[in-house]
Amino acid sequence: MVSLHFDEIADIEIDPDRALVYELGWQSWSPSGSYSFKSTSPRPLKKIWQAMAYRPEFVDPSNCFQSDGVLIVNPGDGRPIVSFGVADIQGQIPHILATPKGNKHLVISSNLPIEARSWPSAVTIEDALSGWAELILSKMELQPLKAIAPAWCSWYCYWFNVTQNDIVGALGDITRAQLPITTIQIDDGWQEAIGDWTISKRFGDLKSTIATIKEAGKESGIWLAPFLVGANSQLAEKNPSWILGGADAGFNWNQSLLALDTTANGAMDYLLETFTMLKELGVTYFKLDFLYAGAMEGNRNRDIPSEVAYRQAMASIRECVGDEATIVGCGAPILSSVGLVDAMRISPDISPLWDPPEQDLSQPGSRAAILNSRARRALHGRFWVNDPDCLLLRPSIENRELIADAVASTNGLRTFSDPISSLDEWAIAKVRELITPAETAPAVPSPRVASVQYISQQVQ
Ligand code: 9PG
Repeated sequence: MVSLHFDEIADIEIDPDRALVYELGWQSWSPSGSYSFKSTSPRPLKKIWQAMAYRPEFVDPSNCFQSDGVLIVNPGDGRPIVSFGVADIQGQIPHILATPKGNKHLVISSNLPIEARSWPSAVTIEDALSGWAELILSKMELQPLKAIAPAWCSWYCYWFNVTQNDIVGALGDITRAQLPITTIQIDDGWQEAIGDWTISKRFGDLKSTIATIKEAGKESGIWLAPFLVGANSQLAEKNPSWILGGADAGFNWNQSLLALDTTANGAMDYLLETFTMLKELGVTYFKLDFLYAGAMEGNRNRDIPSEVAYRQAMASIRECVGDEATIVGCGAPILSSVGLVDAMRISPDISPLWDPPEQDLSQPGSRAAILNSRARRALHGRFWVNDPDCLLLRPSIENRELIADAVASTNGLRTFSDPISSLDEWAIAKVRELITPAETAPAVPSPRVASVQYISQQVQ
């Protein structure tokens, strides 16, 4: 395992009653938000959940705040908001800690170089985060963001058991009800196994499903987790040299999860064959999930930083599917994905239930999804189109009105995931109100702010 060393970057005075610390979680599902100096920020409750939402190699001290790539402090005493962030997101992403010292100080430390900037014209932390994001963008040459057409997603109604009949049925219902949906996105369940991206007999005929979607004048979307390998898959059995040594990618689907070493001979060729197969079937929208697995620490065949390996693999996938295809990142390392996805899940999963299991905010639950979507609002229209996850509107959903309001206020991707037959009048009206075609590229939500670089310390 990597040995980590945190260097002190700054010691700042704060007003303990009013100071706020902003944490940006490592990947889509990791909690993000602003917390008061006197509070504690969310921590993963279980080891298996930790592996999926946090970088397992980092210690998880509970006596401090922690963030990935950028941490922001509002001292609360009238002095400017300060960001402590990495200068370039194309390399390694630092883990940044803010540790309370006494009751009037925060000590900022990081395992990699970061720079501090003050934001005198920022009124809120979100303004400073916007400014920091602009700064990152000014150093990259990115394509303009695309408008993304609204989609219906199979996950939150058919779950793992989705079949060809379910998809064709939903397509018929959407067409008959004249709902403004452009893309039918088939989620987890069509594949043989996690890592074996061939079509399962249980699902049915993917080729004819996609052809039927096309005949109805709609686009096809598909889910896959390209960098994840189920311990029970054929891939794990037949290609052990493609497994990233020393990486524990968590547990789901009743099995341990391993990570694909995208730098191993043949591993990327296999993935690109999969993407070519899906592209040839007519898929134009890819929801790429559990992407964190591609950026985990481990013993790679090629000795490059994990984030760099991830960016290279994602760039190859983009090249394979083409610029016209839509890529939605999910479970993805946030900052390392800038420029590589069109839309990005910025929250844990929405759920029929309001509270996440055991109140762990990295786990599915609408409350957690809404909190994260708010905390990452500033990334929308800058790095990508924010995906606050699907609208769930059927009557059995807890607090469906709050979900609708939250999604409406995020300005981002509009998807929904109910069985059409379960929708009552209120829900149908909400779908018509909120699922509107995206005509133009996304608008940036908050004003631009100017920064002043007041400390610039290189550490290590
Ligand atoms: C399909 C789903 C949906 C969903 C994704 C992702 O075990 N876990 O902690 C865990 C977290 C998230 C998760 C699944 C499992 O959901 O976010 O939209 O596509 O995969 O399996």
